[in-house]
Amino acid sequence: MYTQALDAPQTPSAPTDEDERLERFQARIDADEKIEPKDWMPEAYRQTLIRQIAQHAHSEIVGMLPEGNWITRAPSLRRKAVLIAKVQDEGGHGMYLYSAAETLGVARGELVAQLLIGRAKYSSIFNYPTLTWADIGTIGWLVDGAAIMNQIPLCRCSYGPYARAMVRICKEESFHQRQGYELMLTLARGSAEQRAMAQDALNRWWWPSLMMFGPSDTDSVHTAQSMRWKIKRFTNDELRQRFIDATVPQAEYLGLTVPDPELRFDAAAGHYVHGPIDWSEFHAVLKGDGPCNRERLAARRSAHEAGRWVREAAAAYAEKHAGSARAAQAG
Ligand code: BYC
Repeated sequence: MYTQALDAPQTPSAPTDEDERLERFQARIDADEKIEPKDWMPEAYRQTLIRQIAQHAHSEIVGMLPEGNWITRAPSLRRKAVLIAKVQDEGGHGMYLYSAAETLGVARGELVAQLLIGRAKYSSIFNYPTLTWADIGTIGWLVDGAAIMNQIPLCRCSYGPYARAMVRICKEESFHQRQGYELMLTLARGSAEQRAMAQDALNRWWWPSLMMFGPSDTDSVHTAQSMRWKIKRFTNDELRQRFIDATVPQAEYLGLTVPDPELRFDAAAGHYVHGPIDWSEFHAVLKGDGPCNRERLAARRSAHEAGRWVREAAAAYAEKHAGSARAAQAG
């Protein structure tokens, strides 16, 4: 009898400090308040943001590689200048995002180390090769187009530093998308060979672009909680559908065919209905078995090694200045 009394749970309905803090936190989120770095937040919220922002930052940095591959082969000085500016923008996006992640108490060096040892994810899309010049137009049109669709809602993300970083990033992504579409339009209005090159690029990038939005809602492990925390404002499938609805008419305007025999417009629903996505390809790319996973990581590792002397020189310079400042204070 006495042991039964001991076994009884202790006042399960009494709220603990932690419960109250969680409740207050959720109330702030529900009221659309921004959470700032020094505010209290649940550890799982912090970890979710670190994971997503770091993956996003890595994607921007690895995303420089497929396009960087074409800087020396751009067909005119104008195209080369535009491409250099775009790739430089992606580097800048990576930097804002690493800074946003650092406000959550993680060091940039640690995040980069996780990428280099192959433990951190980055967007699946950057594990595909850029075989022709039309791929550069297609990346701008489809990949940046998908990025904008996914990232505009992130400007309203509940975490202040991430939301603010996204405002500038989205402005630049919007320019990137337009330059890509303009490039595709030039090819589509060009010779038969150029049109064939544009169609071939669309054939290869269409399905991987749809996969950028992540697994279908039924398989997405993080969406439900991220929506409750207003980190995500729409589900993966909702954003994928919006992207398809916006992009199919653009392909039609270019005179190109979307490589999906089952694609049709459902007038009653007001949406395009698409064929099945090959999720086995997506999972293979995530596991490291995409066409370029190894090449991308090797390129990042070698760039990191090549930049070692710059990091060491910058650290030595900072130390020298800190030493002079200390000496001046002491004197
Ligand atoms: N590739 O539960 P889910 C750019 C992972 S940059 C790889 O739905 P979540 C650009 C996911 O991380 C483009 N992994 O997750 C740059 C999770 O893995 P873990 C990048 C993917 O987070 C340069 C697991 O699958 N954009 O556009 O709720 C030039 C389960 O997924 C992918 C961003 O990063 C994928 N495609 O939703 C041009 C935007 N999809 O961590 C362009 C910010 C899913 O459990 N991120 N996974 O091991 C997001 O919006 C969300 O993180 C996602 C995934 C929609 C991507």
